[in-house]
Amino acid sequence: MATINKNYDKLAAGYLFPEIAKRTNAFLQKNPGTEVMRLGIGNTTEPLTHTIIRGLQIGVEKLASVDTYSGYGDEQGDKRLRKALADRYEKMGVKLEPEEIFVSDGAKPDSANIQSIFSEDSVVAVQDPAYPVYVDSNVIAGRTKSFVNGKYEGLVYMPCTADKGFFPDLPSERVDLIYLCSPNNPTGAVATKEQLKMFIDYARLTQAVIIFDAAYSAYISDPTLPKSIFEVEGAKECAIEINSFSKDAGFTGVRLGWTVVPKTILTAGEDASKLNSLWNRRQTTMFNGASNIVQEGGLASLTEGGRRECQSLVSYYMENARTIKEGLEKLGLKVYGGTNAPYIWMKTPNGTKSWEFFDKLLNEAHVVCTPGSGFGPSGEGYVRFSAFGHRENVEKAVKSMQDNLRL
Ligand code: PL4
Repeated sequence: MATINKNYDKLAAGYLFPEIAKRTNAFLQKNPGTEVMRLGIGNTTEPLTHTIIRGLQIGVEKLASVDTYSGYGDEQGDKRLRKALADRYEKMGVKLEPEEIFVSDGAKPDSANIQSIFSEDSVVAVQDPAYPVYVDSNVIAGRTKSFVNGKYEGLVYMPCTADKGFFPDLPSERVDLIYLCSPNNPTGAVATKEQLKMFIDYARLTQAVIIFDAAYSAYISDPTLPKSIFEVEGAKECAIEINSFSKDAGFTGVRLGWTVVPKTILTAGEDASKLNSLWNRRQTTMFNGASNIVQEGGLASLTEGGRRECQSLVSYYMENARTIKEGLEKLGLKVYGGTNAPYIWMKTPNGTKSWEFFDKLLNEAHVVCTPGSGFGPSGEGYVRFSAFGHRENVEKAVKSMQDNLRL
């Protein structure tokens, strides 16, 4: 008799983003014909650049001829793409072997699956608030107990509060896995080298591993801020980094990402290359490689021309971030993030709960945001605005909030 994975029953609610879509659709059903401006989900809207389109076309054309056709590829990713990614790191002063880079179909699957190479009894620490995938994947894997008073028992929450610049203190108890995300989703805070060094030193001392999600690294324009955790000394002994082509190349629907698992990470009683070989084993067993067409597109995005074009996409979304941030500030609202990051994190006025403000904003201004409480208990009393959108839509949303929101 088959029995289900009961850990799924522990999950507190539906996955955050479909829940937002559900509530928005319910509003539209009640108010047919209303124009809703979506600043909720971080979903790209602008077309792929010329160089990337050409790369994708090359990928398609190769499949049209027997001489250039390819079937299954290397599960770890096209060697040319891994080499191009290693070169990109080298420009940041980070030396990586292509064998330490694993190409995938995105940062979400990698950030959900990476926990599977660690022992079931690992104690997991997450920033609070955090991208929900880190928590939910560990709940499903059975590393937590029940959800009580807004928290999963057995999970270590590291509060990220305004007074500390939304960066956590070190955990006060022993932990084995630490999820960090910078530029941060949802707060828009960017970790400094000193802040990362504090966690790296802790991880090296305790043989913990940091899982560093750098999906928004392209949004950092301040040269003093690290785009990769490996820019900080000691990280290659204790950190795994996950990244994506979604947010700078616009591959949210195309799907391509990568994970770096250095061969130098120290884990209890194992060779330094063990985690690298485990992730290789996991991916070769459970993943059949990213699409060959898409990898050609990714490769094109890493050329000099491709990088320049992606940078202008990033600048476009960052101009949206400025518009949203300034628009909210003009309303007298307290906002954070939005520089070096495509998210604006806003304190709700008068102590309004996150979901209550979500409803108020939708009903009064017809604007969709993401409730902060969906990212963890410390997100309560905040909402997140995404800068990913058409300029016209963003400007309309800001104007509507200024004209219609009753504060
Ligand atoms: C909605 C910190 C967005 N359905 O596209 P990927 O898989 O390479 O990257 C996903 C991802 C990874 N890491 C972080 C992210 O914020 C995201 C994307 N997050 C958001 O609004 O928070 C899209 C969410 C999508 C999802 O569930 O990821």
